[in-house]
Amino acid sequence: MPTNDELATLLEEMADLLDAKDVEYKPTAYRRAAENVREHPKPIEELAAEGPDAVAEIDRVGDAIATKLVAYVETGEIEELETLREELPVDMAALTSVEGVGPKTVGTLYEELGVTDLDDLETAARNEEIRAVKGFGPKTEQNILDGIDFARQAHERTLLGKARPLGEAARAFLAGIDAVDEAELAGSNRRWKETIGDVDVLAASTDGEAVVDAFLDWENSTETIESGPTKASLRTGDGVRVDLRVVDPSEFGAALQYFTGSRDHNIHLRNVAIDRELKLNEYGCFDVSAVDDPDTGQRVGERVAGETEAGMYEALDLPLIPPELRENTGEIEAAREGSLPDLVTEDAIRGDLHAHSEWSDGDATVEEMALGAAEFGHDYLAITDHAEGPGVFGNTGLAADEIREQADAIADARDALADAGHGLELLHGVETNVSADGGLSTPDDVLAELDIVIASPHAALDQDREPATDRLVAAIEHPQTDILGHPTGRMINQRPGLSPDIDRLADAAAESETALEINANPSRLDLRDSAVRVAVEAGAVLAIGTDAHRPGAFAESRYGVHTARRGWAETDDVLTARDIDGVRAFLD
Ligand code: DGT
Ligand code: CA
Ligand code: CA
Ligand code: ZN
Repeated sequence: MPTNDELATLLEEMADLLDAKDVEYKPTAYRRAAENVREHPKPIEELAAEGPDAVAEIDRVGDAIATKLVAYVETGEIEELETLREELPVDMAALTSVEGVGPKTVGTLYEELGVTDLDDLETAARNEEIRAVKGFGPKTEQNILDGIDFARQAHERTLLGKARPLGEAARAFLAGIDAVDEAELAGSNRRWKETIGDVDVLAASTDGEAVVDAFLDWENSTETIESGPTKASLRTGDGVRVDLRVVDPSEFGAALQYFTGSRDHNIHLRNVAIDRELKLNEYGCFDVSAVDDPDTGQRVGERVAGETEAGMYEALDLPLIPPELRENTGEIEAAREGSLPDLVTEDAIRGDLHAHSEWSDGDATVEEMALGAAEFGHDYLAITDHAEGPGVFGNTGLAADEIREQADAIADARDALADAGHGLELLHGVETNVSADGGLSTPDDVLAELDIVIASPHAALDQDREPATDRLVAAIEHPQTDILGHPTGRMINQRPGLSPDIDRLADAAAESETALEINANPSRLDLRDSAVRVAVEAGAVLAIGTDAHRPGAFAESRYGVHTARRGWAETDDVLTARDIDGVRAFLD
């Protein structure tokens, strides 16, 4: 299963860590070996099956390194590497991406100052701690400071909301190439992770070179990073890397399974296979029970699956595990027991309970928003403009009298919708603010007149865990609150937001029948996937809302749905998957 490239990367990591620990000679040996491993024409994995001696035949790969490579192929781990990682728990890739910072510097700064990541590095430089370390001076310190911002940008992961459409465009482009039988997204994009390191696409074809050539001419490509007969990487105008792999149609399912990951899911699955005398890799699932049997003399296992992804799981007596669940957080066990959740789907969503209009900071009128929701296919929409309060952008929030005025505008929009023959149910709500102490910024009597109340934190987002939890629990327990909006207030890649005790929020929400929002805005995805899972286990209800500020944003609902799926949510867990009667019953 590990590719030559993966094995080479591991050796390079060993080299960096040994370098950081000031070990002599070995790092160079590991780097040279890595180079030859990467360039080796045959899969090292096949040599490993014959034992360390066969691997040691490779130029510059000695017995010690060969033994480690075999161990990795067999167990997914190299003991010495694991030990090194524990001794030096640093984000080596991020730190060494700062100009002038190499593995040795990383090692020294970890030993002397406990620097493990870019944030630590920046703090140490700002506090002028680095210049005090032997061998460093004010100039080096300033250079490091200068390099951090750029390194950080380069390390920033792309939002799913950008990477997903890009991946879908790449897939559609590939599917349109004559030589391509089938194309599919893989990697974190297919798993709908909130941020994406790079976009992975897979194409089934017997003519790799034709596909690679066409791919490199894709209109979105501004730079070819690398290319070969069956794979290529390019960069798009906005700096996102797209990796293509072309595989034989008979191996498409195996490759799709392999390249969808996650790595941890695949390692676990590979171990399940080993227990059954099967072997998984990107080419298929192989029965190796008779390999090494002196009677049969079999050297290579017979392939039992690989054409389809479902077949790969079936070969292990498992149902197909949805990509969103493949994070090795219990999904393989659940699949084995037949207890995989029946995940909520995009189609199950019936309406949206969080949207803004021109009345606060939205771009469109109430009627335009309502029409947009109807066209998107929703049965109902709640207009929930901002109430005035701290943290609401540019004083756009509504005061009590304005909220009452808006009720008339909503009534007019209902009439207009009915006249135009739209069956959409329009609810009138508000997104009010949860103050630092848990109070709401709109008077109770005003809230009581509305169909729906979202309470969201917009300010004081740097509170400590305990006061933040108390604050949010108070908002959940407020009798007028129907939904706790974007509970943490985080903005992905921009600000971390609150980090409340999600167990307590989930219990309070379940107890007081307040829904927790999964804000589907791709910059928020709040609650995040892991918190959704806690909420689901506590029996809390989830409301997927787009927080739309324009009609086109209703389509972002899918990011909320897939975040819900990554949190193991079923249809019953989701308020916005209920029909309008079900929603009204919940709101009352
Ligand atoms: P990302 O790009 O950081 O958001 O995360 P992924 O999951 O897309 O990771 P990526 O792009 O490095 O590789 C895509 C998938 O392919 C990954 O989830 C697992 C699989 N894969 C690729 N290369 C390797 C490898 O060398 N070893 C293992 N175990 N899995 C790999
Ligand atoms: Ca990727
Ligand atoms: Ca990749
Ligand atoms: Zn908000």
